[in-house]
Amino acid sequence: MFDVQSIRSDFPILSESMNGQPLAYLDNAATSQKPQVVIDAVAKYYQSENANIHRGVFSLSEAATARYEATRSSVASFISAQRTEEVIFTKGVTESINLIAHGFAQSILKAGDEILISGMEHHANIVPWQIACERTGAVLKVIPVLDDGSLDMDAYKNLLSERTKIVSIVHISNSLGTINPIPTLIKQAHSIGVPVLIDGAQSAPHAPVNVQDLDCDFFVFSGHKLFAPTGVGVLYGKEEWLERLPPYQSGGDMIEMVDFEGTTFKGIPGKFEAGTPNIAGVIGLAEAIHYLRGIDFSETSVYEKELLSRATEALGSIDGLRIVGTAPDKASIVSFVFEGVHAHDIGTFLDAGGIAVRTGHHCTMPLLKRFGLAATTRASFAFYNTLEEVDRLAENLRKMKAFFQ
Ligand code: C6P
Repeated sequence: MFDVQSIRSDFPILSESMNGQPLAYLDNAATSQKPQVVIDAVAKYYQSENANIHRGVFSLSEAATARYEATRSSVASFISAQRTEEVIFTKGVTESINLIAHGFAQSILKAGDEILISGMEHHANIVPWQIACERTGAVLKVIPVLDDGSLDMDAYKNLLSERTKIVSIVHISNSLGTINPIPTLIKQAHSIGVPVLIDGAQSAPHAPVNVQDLDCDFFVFSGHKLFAPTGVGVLYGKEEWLERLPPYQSGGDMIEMVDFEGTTFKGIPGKFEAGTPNIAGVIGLAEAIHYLRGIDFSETSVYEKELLSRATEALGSIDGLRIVGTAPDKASIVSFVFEGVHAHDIGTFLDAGGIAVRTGHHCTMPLLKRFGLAATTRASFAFYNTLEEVDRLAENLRKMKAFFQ
């Protein structure tokens, strides 16, 4: 039996209050909270283990290097990568996608080539490709989103062609919660030899990822949504693709030999990790993965589905409230609009009741425009949220309706 109270006791911030009310943290799609073990691991690193990696011969530095590299192996096994070298540490999803888009622009894309994304992408999976297109003359194509917030798969089939050089697509929409049919999307792209990048920012924290089963060419996620610190993330890439792409940033640690006449680079993963990385963040990520390995993801996904149905039912029954995004397959994210009340006013009202939600465009302006909206209010749940918190959200929204009428 899933014991949410026991899980909650691992996350110290969850017993804090906000504006005199117990904190109901419902902004997990923006960033998740950190268990004590992650906080302790980061503090311990700075208290007694801090040294730069890949540089020192002294024991402290060698120990830091060993932990950093051991995290690469934990991440590889967490996502079932075939090789540890296929895991690159970055700042997060944004940097991971920039790295790939930059590499494609530099060495693969030509005028007239096409990049296929969807209408529900986060700006981090739009803007880097727009810049790549500007640099190369490639063209950005967009798979439309249907009225319920799911992808138009017929349009996808028609948009895929021999001109497509990459499909770059979100696994779970951060704004609507839609879970995209990634295995089908990948199979169809691969049937004509097109590689696929999966933006796993919202999927990695909710379900186990097996990059070999998915057969994706790239998979990216951010540590801070996976109960780890901010400023650390992962780019998984199939070895053959990482070998093909040029370095993104350059400088210390990513080189083999530097001379004023020319420089040679390390192989993967080193050639993509220039400069001193976020060592403490990587150590925190290792601890978060270790923590997650102690949790049964199949239990948490059933529990999160329960949170989602309770929220859908409770919010859906409030007069004047409309849920945006009703695809049949959804993660625990509920976006909504309220007749006559601006999302920011809703967010402020809920804040006074101790409830943290996100309001605005959620960095998906084209998606909101597709629905004729400028902003929604979004509640996003993690496995440490409770049904009582969902009920409190609904109750506060009812109070708000009375207040604004
Ligand atoms: N979405 C949200 O509130 P970074 O900032 O690099 O860690 O992640 C960017 C990103 C990319 N793709 C998706 C699907 C995302 O959800 C995010 C981050 C947060 O929805 C902050 S905008």
